[in-house]
Amino acid sequence: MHSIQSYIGIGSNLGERVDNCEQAIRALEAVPGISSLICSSFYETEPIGDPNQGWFINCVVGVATTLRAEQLHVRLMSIEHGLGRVRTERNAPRTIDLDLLFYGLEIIQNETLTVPHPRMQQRKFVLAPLAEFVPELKHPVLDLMIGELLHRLPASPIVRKMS
Ligand code: PH2
Ligand code: MG
Ligand code: MG
Repeated sequence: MHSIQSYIGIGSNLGERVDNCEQAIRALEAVPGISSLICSSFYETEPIGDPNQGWFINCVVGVATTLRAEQLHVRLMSIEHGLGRVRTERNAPRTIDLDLLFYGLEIIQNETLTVPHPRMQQRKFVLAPLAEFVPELKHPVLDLMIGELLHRLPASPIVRKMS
């Protein structure tokens, strides 16, 4: 069956952050219809939005999937739920956040899902790990490469690759 190369952003700033990300990656690997998972380096990142919350661990994974984007999105939400994510207010600290960044080069916009992720171009914590895989991938809406988007961003807020 035809599979689509898809990229997912992972973040945690509550509890055992590295462990939460690793558990999410293992859960993704176990999803039927997901294969060939690759994971970027982990990054420690200053929170964007609410400065009074803890720093994040962020990474990006690439997967080949035969799931439709909506099915993949439902899977991401159920992994979040399984890892104890409780949704309160927007941008509240979270044990785990799984965001669908790219689904191939498809442009999707409906009530539940916007792909490519609408704020990735503002987020070094997404673009830095994504650029490990696809610096020359052209964003289908913005018409710029991931590496170009990354280099347009200022040095702060801080995004620090972990050793
Ligand atoms: N996620 C947000 C808001 N702010 N900041 C960092 N550093 N990393 C994140 O994953 C993040 C954030 C909303 O999902
Ligand atoms: Mg997010
Ligand atoms: Mg999210």
